[in-house]
Amino acid sequence: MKIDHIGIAVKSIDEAKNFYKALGLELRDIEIVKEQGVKVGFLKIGKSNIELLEPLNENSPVFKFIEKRGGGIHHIAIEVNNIEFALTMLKEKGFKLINEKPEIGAHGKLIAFVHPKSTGGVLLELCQIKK
Ligand code: CMX
Repeated sequence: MKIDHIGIAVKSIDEAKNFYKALGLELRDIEIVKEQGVKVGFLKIGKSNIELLEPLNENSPVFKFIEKRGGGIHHIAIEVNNIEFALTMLKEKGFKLINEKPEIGAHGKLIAFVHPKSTGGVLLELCQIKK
C-alpha cells in the first residue's frame, strides 16, 4: 500500500495552483471527473500526489465541504492491490462504507470512500489501478 494522494478542496484550481508553483510543484493532469462532481488537478510529489479538487456544481460533495469549512484537506487516498477485498474486509469489521462497490475516479482508477464518522474524522479513499 502507499498514499496515492492527498485531496485538497479548493474553490478554484487556477487560483490555488500559484501557492504550489511557488513551492516548485507543477500542476498537471487536469481532468473533469463528472461522476464525482469535481474538476481535479494533480501535483506530483515523490511517489505520491496532491490532488486539488474543485467542485463542478452545488451538488458536488466538495462544494458542501467548502461551504462548511472554507476548503482545506478533504481526504487521504490509499492505493490498494485489491479494492473489492479491502472493502469487504472493512465492512466485515464494522466500518461504514460510502461506496459498497468501487466507482470510477480520476485517471480511470477504481475508487471507494470510507465514511469519516467511522475513521475518526478522516475521509478515506481507497483506490486501485484498473487491471
Ligand atoms: N472529511 C471529514 N469529515 C467530513 C468530510 C471530510 N471530507 N466531509 C464531511 N464530513 C463530515 C461533516 O463535517 C459532517 O460531520 P458533522 O455531522 O459532525 O457535522 C458529516 O461528515 C456529514 O457531512 P455532510 O456535510 O452532511 O455530508 P454528507 O453526509 O452529505 O457527505 C461525505 C459526506 C463524506 C459522505 C461526502 O462528502 C462524500 O461522499 N464524499 C466522497 C465523494 C467525494 O468526495 N468525491 C470527490 C473526490 C473525487 C476523487 O478523488 O476522484
